[in-house]
Amino acid sequence: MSAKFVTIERFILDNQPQTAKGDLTNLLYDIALAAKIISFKTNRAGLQEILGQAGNTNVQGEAQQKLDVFADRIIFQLCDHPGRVCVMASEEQETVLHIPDQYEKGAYALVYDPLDGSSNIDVNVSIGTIFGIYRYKDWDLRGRKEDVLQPARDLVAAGYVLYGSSTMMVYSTGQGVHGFTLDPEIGEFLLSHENMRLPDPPAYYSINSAYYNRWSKDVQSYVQWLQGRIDPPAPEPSPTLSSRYIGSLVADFHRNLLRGGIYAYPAEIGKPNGKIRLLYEAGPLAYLIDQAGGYASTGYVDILDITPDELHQRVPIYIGNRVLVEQAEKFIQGEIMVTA
Ligand code: P6P
Repeated sequence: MSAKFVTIERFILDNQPQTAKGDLTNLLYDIALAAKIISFKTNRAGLQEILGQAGNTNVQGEAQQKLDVFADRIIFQLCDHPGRVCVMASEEQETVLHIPDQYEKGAYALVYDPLDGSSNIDVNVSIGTIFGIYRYKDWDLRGRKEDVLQPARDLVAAGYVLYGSSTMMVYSTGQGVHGFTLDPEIGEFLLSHENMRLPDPPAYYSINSAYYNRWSKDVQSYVQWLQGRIDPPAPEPSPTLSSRYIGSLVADFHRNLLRGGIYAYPAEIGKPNGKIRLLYEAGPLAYLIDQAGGYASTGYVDILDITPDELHQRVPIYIGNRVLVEQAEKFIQGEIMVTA
């Protein structure tokens, strides 16, 4: 029996609401095309001297890698003229990106991290693109910051592209999470993971344990629970997890989505909001994990319910199997006290 040969274009079309005009469908196509182009460049980075830093820094003050700059430009250039979006916001850009006046505006606002984990480019570790799509807030006004400063619960679609041993595009439009693997011979994303659900019991926890001394006592106790080092008085028995942390959020998130687990980037003493960006990383991934049966929290609130105050706002993040995330909340909110 030959495997079902379903391209991402076919799947998106077959699953778009009957009422849809096709703009969201076409915008997802545009993102898939950008992913193919970025994948091609990423896979040849070592050969084309595109490695190394672009010689400048982004709004985060991080050294921009040439592939960062390339990915950022490709996504904008593919989406700025077809009339599907009214405004964009990139993790690499300080302000929102307006649609040039000569082009029709569209009904969607696109937010994206063009190449997350880019510090891994030069060491050939998987990196990724993360995106989220909102509907405009006010049609009478040409795309504004307000169109992207929306809670992730109001996303109409979100997804990521993982440039790894193979290139995968994983997305949801609110009807489950679906994964497509790029066949480089035909240049098509083919359906490979339909209706992805978080497995239970989970297999991994992902956190940078080198920062242990930067965390609060509650977070330290939670991590000890994850490591099976303390049982009582936690209401849940310590899980039997293995540690996996690759320093690339999309790669860690994808592995945990397939095997079950939690990724955490906690608040640190002096950095109460941690490192992960709400708009471009935490929000879209919170939308996806919710669709896959999981949960994402800051330790206090559901990340889906946070309305961003500004474009580059950061949040602490605990994302994965609900039981693991809720246990983090219990430790952090003092419901579980561990005697010294
Ligand atoms: P650290 C990459 O810069 C990133 O935003 C995520 O992809 C990754 O999980 C995290 O930062 C790594 O940060 O501080 O552990 O090196």
